[in-house]
Parts: sequence; structure tokens; C-alpha cells
Amino acid sequence: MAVGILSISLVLATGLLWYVGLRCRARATGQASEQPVGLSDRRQARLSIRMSKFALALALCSSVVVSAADTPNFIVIFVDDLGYADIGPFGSKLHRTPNLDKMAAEGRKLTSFYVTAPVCTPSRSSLMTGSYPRRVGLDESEKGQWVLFPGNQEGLNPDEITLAETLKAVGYKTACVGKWHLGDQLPFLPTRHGFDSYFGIPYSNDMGHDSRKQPYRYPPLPLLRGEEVIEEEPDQRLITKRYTEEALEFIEENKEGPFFLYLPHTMPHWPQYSSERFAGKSKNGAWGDSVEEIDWSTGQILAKLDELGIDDNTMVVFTSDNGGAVQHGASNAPLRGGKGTTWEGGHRVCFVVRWPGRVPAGTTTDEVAISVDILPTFAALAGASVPPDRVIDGKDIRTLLLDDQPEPSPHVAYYYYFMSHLNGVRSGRWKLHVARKGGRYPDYESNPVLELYDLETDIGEERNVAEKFPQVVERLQALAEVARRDLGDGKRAGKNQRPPGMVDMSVTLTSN
Ligand SMILES: [Ca+2]
Repeated sequence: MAVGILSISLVLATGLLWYVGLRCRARATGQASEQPVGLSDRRQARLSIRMSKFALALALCSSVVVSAADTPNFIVIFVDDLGYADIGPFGSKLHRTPNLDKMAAEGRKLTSFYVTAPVCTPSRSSLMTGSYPRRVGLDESEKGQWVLFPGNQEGLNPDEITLAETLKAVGYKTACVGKWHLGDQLPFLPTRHGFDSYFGIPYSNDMGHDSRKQPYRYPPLPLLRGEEVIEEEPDQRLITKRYTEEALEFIEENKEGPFFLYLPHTMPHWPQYSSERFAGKSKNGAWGDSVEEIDWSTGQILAKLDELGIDDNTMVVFTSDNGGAVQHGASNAPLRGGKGTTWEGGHRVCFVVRWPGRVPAGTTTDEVAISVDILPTFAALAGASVPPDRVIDGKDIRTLLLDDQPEPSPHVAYYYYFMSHLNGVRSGRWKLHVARKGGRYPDYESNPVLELYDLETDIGEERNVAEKFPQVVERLQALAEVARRDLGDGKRAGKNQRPPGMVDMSVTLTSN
């Protein structure tokens, strides 16, 4: 009853604030969303949507209509650079992953699950916002880099409504343990984006001293608790173990639920490390060792849920932030390419979901799903609302996760972007490559290509059938044009882009 009254009053308050927020925004920016996004526009837009974000937060609060007993806990294990075929359920014979084998046997595999970029930062921006990287301005950094580096001015815009904020608004406790990589300036840290707590190395583990020759390109690698650097150059051999301990502690403390635990592992991104129990034990060098330790970690988490009796009320997702780094030991078989490419091996990742009694055990679906879908799907399960004042790309895919006979994918098209460039589009069984990156950083540009592959009969993208199916090419080219108009392509601005967060002056978290 109390919740009901609270909801009604919040709805009324929200209506008023919502109106005020929209008025403020309209006054400050006019038709800002129709304009190309420049730096000064970015600052202006940032100011202008602050009010509407406040109203939104209240709007999300007001949707508390599902009682806590009905709402599941969520755990997302987001592994760094893990290959499609690096785990048993996706065909690895090299790595021993008994816990993931069991998880898949008790849950469902999605074999056409896509992230939105073949590298860290842009991919992570989509998981948090339900939007393509170009929509939220994190397709490439302000310096034209493919991910953010220590001390960049850019980060995830504080005005974005994240997955954590969406769930927090309906009473979830939230924690981020691991690699954030959406900006290292104060306004961009996890604790400013809806997470009650944070513990981890905030960006890639090669962006420190450990793996670089002198003179060092980056300051010492920081380990953060909350917003404080608690260690410099932490012993990376222990990082998976420490993340796991933090995760278990958070689960234990919040067993009454509901909670959202986001666990983006630092490993097996180069340079790989693992603790003594795993180091040198796999058949695939340091890569295999760290993958097997992540399997162990996942087993610890599942065992904890069982021990606490919250197994049936917790959805666990295990996936990767981008395709496997083959040069370091990953396998993306049978997919072509890997990390940093727009072949399937760069964008399609392994995905296992488990929720006993809700996700049908031991099943697989090949329907297309995208990392942007996590936000609206979790929101639907939690009784939360997706941000109504902006375009997001994600769809509610509860059917793909929970139904015995899932409905077809809600996505007419999936877009392969490399940094700012549209490189391809998938629709149904067909994938059209329209461009491919050339050169090396900092001169990445995409060169036009026209190649059509039938992913149903040619998952390895070996036979270009563009000449044989001109009408399919034409249909997919039209879909590519839809993306260019909406999200932009290269220097061409899209009409529905939002600015990234920017600070005027940046500092690094540690100094040499
Ligand atoms: Ca990555």
C-alpha cells in the first residue's frame, strides 16, 4: 500500500518535473539533435538535459509496481576479449570450463549474440545505455582512438541513463567489480553512473607500467575502490581472485535482493595473468590459464547463489565484450576474424544465460540478439521503465531468453560499426559488408567493399554471393542507409546522435 501511494505521488511530481525538464531542454538547445555534434554543442547539450534526467530518475522511481519478491537479481559476467569458441559450451576442446559447461546445461546459449563494436569502450557503452556507440558518442575517442586511454577528456555522458541507474531507480542494490573503461575522469566513474560501489582496474590492464618498456607511455595502473586509488600496479596474478571475492561478498550482503552485479573481468585481455592454482596448468598458455580461472570464478558465484538459496531468483549472464584476440590465443571458430575486425569473429560472442525454473535448461537459440537488448530486457523483468525521452536501440528480448519456443528476433537489422564507420549490416540470414578498415591507428579509415554472405550456409564468410543476389544487396544497402541517416557514418552526422561526456581539463588517476 505504502509503495502504491508513493508511486502515485511520484507520478504526479514526475509529470511536473518532466514538463519543466523538457521546457528547459527545448529552450537551451532548440533542435540540437538535428545538428552535427561538435564539442561546444556537446557542452551545451550536457547542461540542457540535466533537468530532464532528474525528472527521468523520478519517472523510473515511480514505476515501482513489481514487489521485490517478484523481481530477479541480475549478474552480468562480461569477459574481456574472450573468443566465441573459448569455452566448452561453444566448442572449446582446449580449455577446461566445467562450470560454464554446467551453466549452459542448466540454461540457454545464444549463438547469434552480438556486441556493438569489436573493441572495449564502444562495446561497453552499449551494455550500459542500450544504444549503439555512435548514438552515445563513444564510437571513438575525442582523439580518434579506438578506445579510451588514461586521462582522456571523454567518457560516458553523465546524462545517459545507464542499466545500473535504471535498476537502482526501482530499488536494486548495484555493484561494479572489474574493468569499467567508460572514462577515468570523476564524472564518468561507475559510482557516478548508478553503481553503489566499485572495485577494479578502471581500464585495460596493459595501460600501465607492467607490460610496457620504459619510458612508460602511461602512469601506473590504478586499482580503485569507489573513487579512490587504493593501489598502484596491483599484482595482476591475483586480480580474478580478488574480483571474485568482492563479487561473493556483495552477493552475500545483498542476498535479500534485489541486486545487480556487473562483473567485467580484466582477463584474459593481454597481458594475461592467473593465480598460482591456474598458472601454467592449461593446454593453451597464459590465455588458457586465465580463461580456466574465469570458469572457476563463475562456478564460485553459482555455488554462492545455491548456498544462499537465491538460485531460482537470479538471472546470470555470461558473455564477452568483443571477439577473441586470436594473436594471444583466443579461438573464434567457426567464425572468421576476431577482435578489431567486423567479420563475425569480432562482433559475435559467446553468450550463456541461466535462471533455474525460468530459462529452459539445456537449450539454444540462434535468433539475433544484441548487447543493447540487455537494458530494456532487464528493465522489463524488474518492472522498471526504459528512458522515454531518447532513442535507444535495444529491444525487450525476454522471449529469446525465457520462452520454450522463442519468437523471431525483434531486430530487422544489426549494424557492424568499426569506430565511426559503418562496415556492415546483417538482416536475417544475410550479411552485407559495405566497408572495411584499412591502415593502422591513427589513420584508420574504412574502404568501400561490397560483399554478401549467407550466414546460414556460410558462417565462416568465405563465399561472397553479392553478384548472385542483387536484390538482397539492394535491400541491405537500403538498411545501411537507414543507419547512416540515424547514427551517421564517418564524418557524416546522424540525426539521432547524443554527445559523449567531456571535461574541460583531464587528469590521470595516478602519476609517474
Ligand atoms: Ca575487449
